[in-house]
Amino acid sequence: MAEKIGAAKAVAELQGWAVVDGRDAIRKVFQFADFNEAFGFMTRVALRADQMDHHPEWFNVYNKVDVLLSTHDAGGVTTLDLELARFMDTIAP
Ligand code: HBI
Repeated sequence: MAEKIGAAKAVAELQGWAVVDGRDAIRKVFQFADFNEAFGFMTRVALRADQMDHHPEWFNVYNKVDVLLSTHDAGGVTTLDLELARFMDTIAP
């Protein structure tokens, strides 16, 4: 099981991520030029997430991807969420 670090510590180590109200989770809204870019981002993240066996909760409308990360098995934010968040920040333009 990955180490639980909590949302506050995670956002302190990231840029543009926020603590979710009422839940130990972090959130960021990624914005792209259009749907093609947004879905390309989601596709790359999906492949990585599945390799990690760690999956985002997310919502897409056209060029926006609203992402929430938390580790269900741990009931909060773990190092896996931090790792996935960093991957997203690395590949987002
Ligand atoms: N994704 N975000 C997240 N949190 C989990 O606890 C989790 C997951 N993907 C797969 C997974 N756990 C598996 O370990 C099983 O719980 C299915």
